Amino acid sequence: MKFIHTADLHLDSPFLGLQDAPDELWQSIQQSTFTSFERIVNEAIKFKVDFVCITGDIFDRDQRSITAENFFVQQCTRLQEEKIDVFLSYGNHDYQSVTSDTQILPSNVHVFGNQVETKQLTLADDTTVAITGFSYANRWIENDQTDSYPIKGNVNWQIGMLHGSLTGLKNPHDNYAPFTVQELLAKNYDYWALGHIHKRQIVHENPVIAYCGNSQGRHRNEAGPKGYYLVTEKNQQLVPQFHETAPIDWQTMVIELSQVDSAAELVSNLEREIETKLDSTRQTLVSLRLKNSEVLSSELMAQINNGSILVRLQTAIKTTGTIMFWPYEAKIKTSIKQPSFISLDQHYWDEAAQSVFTSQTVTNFAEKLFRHSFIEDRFSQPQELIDLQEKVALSLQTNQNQEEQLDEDSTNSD
Ligand SMILES: [Mn+2]
Repeated sequence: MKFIHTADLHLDSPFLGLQDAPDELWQSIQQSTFTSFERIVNEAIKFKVDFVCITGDIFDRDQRSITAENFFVQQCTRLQEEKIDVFLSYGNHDYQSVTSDTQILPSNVHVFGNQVETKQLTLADDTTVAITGFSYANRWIENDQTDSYPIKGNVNWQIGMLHGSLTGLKNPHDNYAPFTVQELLAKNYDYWALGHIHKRQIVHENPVIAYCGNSQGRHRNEAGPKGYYLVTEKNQQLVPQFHETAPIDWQTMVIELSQVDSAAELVSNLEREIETKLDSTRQTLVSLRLKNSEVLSSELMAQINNGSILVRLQTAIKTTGTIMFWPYEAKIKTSIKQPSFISLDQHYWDEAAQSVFTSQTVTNFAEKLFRHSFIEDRFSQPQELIDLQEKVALSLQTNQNQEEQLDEDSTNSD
């Protein structure tokens, strides 16, 4: 037996803020979620898999685009022609109430309903397989769904499809059908095809419980190779093997600045540094973090801050022919690692920061904004919380310095 485990395709992700990339690159970026899935389908056909499992977030938004839907139907039809079945569940991004009459998908596509259900199939060699899963009816599912998953039945293989968050991960998303490894193991299944967490990871081996990750990174926190798992039978076990399909990569580069005399020199230094540090064979979107900026003149600092250095760098890169990397942001990396407060007790800051900068506070605070899933995704990233904390600390310090300045001014005055 052989199947594909994929999830989180996020078809038609908008890639906001990258529209300024040269046309050809922008086309590849915009098409990247589609390209990656098309390659998965190509490989499903090439490897003659028995079926494909897609565990949620096929579409980036609940209001899916016509383009994305047409594309998905077309790709599933290619699989139908090869007699490959597709088992899919919708996730928190493409949640919907699943009724048989609203489906426009070809007949080889089996969609899980909003309640946990099991679908059975018998392969050509009489192997019996049961697949259990459910689709999100709403964006949030606060309750653990594993109680509704039955214990393995009288079949050769049973696979669980679950779009949700493993309780106790560093970045808990407790609104997304939380579960524990123990709960899954108790079902006695042969493989758990998880979705929702975009970072690929094997959570448990033998039996395997795994997140395949998303099929194309959508921002700098989703860097590195992305693709799908090809799962095959080995010594009575189902074993996943990662295959890469994503055409676009992301990389954050920290660059140590050295003294320069002109913007032109700075730009050519940066270009050379990027080439040296580039760590991918795919077209790569680069975020620059510039360290040691004190060596620059205030004029050059200002040109970094107002974006004109970035534009000059992009212009230089545009002339190089095939574009393998594209810097889309260049920020001065603040040298303040820990905020140091002058009269505000560090201890109270640490204590307050710990309770304030949590994903839960951000979620509560930004509830309305989080209707836009890209905002939610962004602020669910641990790095974003750290950045946010740093920004607040800086802003507090600036305010405090100003207040102290005012105090001094008032004491100096008569
Ligand atoms: Mn997702």
